[in-house]
Amino acid sequence: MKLTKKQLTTANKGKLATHAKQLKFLSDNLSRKGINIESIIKTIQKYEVAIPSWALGAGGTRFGRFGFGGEPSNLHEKLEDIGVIHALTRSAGAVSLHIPWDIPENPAETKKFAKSLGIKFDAMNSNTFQDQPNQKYSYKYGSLCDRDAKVRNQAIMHNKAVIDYGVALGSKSLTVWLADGANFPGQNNFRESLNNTLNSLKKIYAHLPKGWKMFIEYKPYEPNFYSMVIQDWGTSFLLASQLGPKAFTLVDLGHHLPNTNIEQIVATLMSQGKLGGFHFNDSKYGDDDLTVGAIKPYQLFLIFNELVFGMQNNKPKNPIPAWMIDASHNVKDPLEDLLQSIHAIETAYAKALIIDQKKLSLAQKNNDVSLGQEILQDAYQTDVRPILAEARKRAGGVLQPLDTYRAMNIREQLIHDRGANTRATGL
Ligand SMILES: [Mn+2]
Repeated sequence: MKLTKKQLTTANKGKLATHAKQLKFLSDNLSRKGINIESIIKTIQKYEVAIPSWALGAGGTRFGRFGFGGEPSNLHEKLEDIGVIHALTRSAGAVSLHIPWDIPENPAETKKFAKSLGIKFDAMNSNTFQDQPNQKYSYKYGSLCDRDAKVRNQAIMHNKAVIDYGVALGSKSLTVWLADGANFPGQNNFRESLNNTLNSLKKIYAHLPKGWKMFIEYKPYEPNFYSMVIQDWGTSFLLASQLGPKAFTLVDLGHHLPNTNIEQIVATLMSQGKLGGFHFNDSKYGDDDLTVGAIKPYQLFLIFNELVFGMQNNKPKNPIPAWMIDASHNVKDPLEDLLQSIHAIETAYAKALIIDQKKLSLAQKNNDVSLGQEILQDAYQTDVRPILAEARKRAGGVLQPLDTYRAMNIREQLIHDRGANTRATGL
């Protein structure tokens, strides 16, 4: 399924006059505050977030999984779905592939098809958190950290193979998330596990081609409930620092204990030039993988404030992070969920862009705590939706992606084309 230009233009008809009025109202309000709406629209227009290949179907939980009709059953169909999201939003022009769930049989053809939809290949994701059929050694007790060199070597070889797939597709980065850890005290020796992980990562790092990056994800618990080898940003930062300039920390919003100050972590990592990647989702308790912005939109805004400040005050040089939505869809149509996530991310970004950083800095200098809070709240309470709509319109997308998705009966068409009982590969 591919949306045509005509379909997209038609979808905007009847909404243009209202949009123009709303945009003018916002533009006037912002210019009274000395903010140029044009530069914000342009920044949002350029923004893109990768969609992971495992997020187009139902995620499910440990207890059950409820499918959606018309789920993509192969990589080609997954790319088609991302193509739909990208056509509507013009902000999802990248896919993050998971190996081995989505091995491209013919990388050149896959690359060509993705290109026809305007989709690039973002970070590649390896998987040593589950055993695959015909795999020689099990990851039950660990992968890169395992005490058996044969297990470690198998996991290293897998990561190298993932890099090679990425090279064929035009990707430039590898994300390593490890489930390694222990469920019980006494199960592992902490120092041995960490040391083995570092040495394994060194071998993978040595396989990175020129211009590639490695992102190291962290997580405090799950699937191991006593300890995780890479439990927090500090451990990830330590590994990335020891590996070298191509290695970075990746922040996944759901991989923190409740109430962790994630925006401060972002600021710290960027100050060291080591924030490489970002996984968006939202949570109430743990790694809930809910729709971005569904639970804590203010936290997301504060995180974007640090990201914007970090990108504007970029010393030492931090690369523009690789953005990806890492959410799971249990009760919502995955495509609707992703459209909502993109909306929430861009909303937080646009709001952060209208923070008056000079005024904020002055308030801080004067210890004017109330004013500092007012400046943040003023930006947060501004309705930036016309900015997002305008950015999409200029890029060839639609003013209201979710409305349009429904009006076009896209899910119904996917069910018609693919059947009601298809199942996407993944967990
Ligand atoms: Mn993640």
